[in-house]
Amino acid sequence: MSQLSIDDIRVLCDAHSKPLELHFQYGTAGFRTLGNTLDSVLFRVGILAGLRSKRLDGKTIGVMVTASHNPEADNGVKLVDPRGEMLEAAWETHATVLANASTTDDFLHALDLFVRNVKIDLSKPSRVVYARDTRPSGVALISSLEDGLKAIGAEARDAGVTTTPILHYLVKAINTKGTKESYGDDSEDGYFKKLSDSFKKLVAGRPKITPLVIDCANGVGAPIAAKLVEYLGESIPLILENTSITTLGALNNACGADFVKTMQKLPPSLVEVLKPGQRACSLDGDADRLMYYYLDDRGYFSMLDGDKIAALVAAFIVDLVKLAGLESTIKVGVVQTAYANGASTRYLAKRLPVKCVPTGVKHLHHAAEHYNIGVYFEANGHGTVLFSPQAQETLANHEPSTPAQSTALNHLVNLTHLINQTVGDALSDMLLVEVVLAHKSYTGVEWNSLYADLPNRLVKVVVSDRNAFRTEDAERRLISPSGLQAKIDELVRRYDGGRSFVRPSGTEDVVRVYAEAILKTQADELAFRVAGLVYDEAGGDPSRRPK
Ligand code: G16
Repeated sequence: MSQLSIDDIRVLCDAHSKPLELHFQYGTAGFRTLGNTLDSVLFRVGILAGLRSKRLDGKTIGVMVTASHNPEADNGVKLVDPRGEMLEAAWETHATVLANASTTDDFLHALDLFVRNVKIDLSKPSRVVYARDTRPSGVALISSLEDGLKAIGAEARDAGVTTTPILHYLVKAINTKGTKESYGDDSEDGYFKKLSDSFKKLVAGRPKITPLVIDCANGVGAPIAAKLVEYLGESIPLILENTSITTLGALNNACGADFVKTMQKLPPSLVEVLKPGQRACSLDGDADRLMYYYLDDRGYFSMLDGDKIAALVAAFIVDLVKLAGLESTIKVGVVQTAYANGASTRYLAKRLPVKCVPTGVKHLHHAAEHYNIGVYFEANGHGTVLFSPQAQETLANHEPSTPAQSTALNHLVNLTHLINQTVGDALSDMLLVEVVLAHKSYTGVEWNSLYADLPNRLVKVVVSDRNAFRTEDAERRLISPSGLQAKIDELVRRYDGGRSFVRPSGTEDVVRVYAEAILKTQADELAFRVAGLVYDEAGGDPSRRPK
């Protein structure tokens, strides 16, 4: 596709004018706000994606249209770099600048400046692959994106309605095709085959897996999990729930990973479905987060979040590395954020190096790349495991000296295929968890007893300007508004085992407050008292003060 003339671009640009009163920001996970305000952003992101590809010599860039865990009315867009990772940080700023140019003239001027500053050779080819989740606003937004891609002359590939992790997989598979780093066939079929083949090898010879219930959040995870079921055959019985992708208002509503994590309870729709002792898991709206849970014999709900997944998976991998005789060559480490439960950090830190970074996949992913095998999970269930090129080479060339070493080595190699290393992937992570449970002969109860979570509470506070809240020390301390951190410290000191922090969300227009303490009532009280401080500081309406 060739690039249009500047006049044609101008006409397209006029058709996607920016709402003057709105400011857009490329945040934790791209642009994210009400879906019906994003037309101009999608058009401009189409152009930006094309330019990013040109800048990288025609490598394929990914564009995902989703607002993931947010309510159905929200939507968003994020760019995926050629290895399947998040967009380079410097370009996030460029994206914000371009999205906020007020008029067509301003935008074309900003674009021209940007192309010259970043030294983009416009004669280079540009290739973009894009997809969307099931949100109703996605159809129109994709058409705005396509106009942007047309304007810049990008060779565009529509990956349709699919999960965020599959889009990341496709980007990496396309860019490594025909090379010795080939990541797999660049199709959904290639993805499903890669996951299901390695899963079947990893659970071969293990006792039959008991049925697992999947809450698909009424999102794109539903059709994708249904396809996965066909590839997995009898290796694991999966029961799909919350699969109503065409029911308006159903997406992420009283279901899904974010609901389970924040409410710390079973989605109401599963109350009649889940039997005592049975495992279940919830995906989020674009299937990049995973929460596990079960009902114990007395029917009490127990949650196994991203921290519990990290503990389970990291310990399993450390054991396999030892069994394979690679302990001195391959170092395993874990990356968490401030939201990690204090008990999980203590459990993990006794066994292997643990690093804390700010929220956002890009921070976790980059930190995990510093280990030979880096396990990263956010408490909200977003995470994956990265095997460095050096670790993969070691696994490929290591000569095992005993049958036990050979088995462990094979398991590690199969894990590199099972795990979607480009980004957190709920379905790949779910299969990973099932592999570990099958190998350890664990039910949810044994898994849960690796350590006992400290009671905790997460609260959202609506403030007039969340940007007034700035943090340091991996978001564990506030540097502004000035004086607020000292008040929080003073409050925290009064609670046994108390810990609390405050940070602005990058995906919702709120400030988040996290608190934990030895007793549940104390964690709740601490969270609400800190939320009250935040609210008072932000000068909010007393009638909406958190209680
Ligand atoms: C996104 C990011 C996650 C982050 C979450 C919440 O998840 O990918 O890294 O933890 O937003 O971020 P915040 O607290 O800044 O709103 P998702 O699943 O919504 O794409």
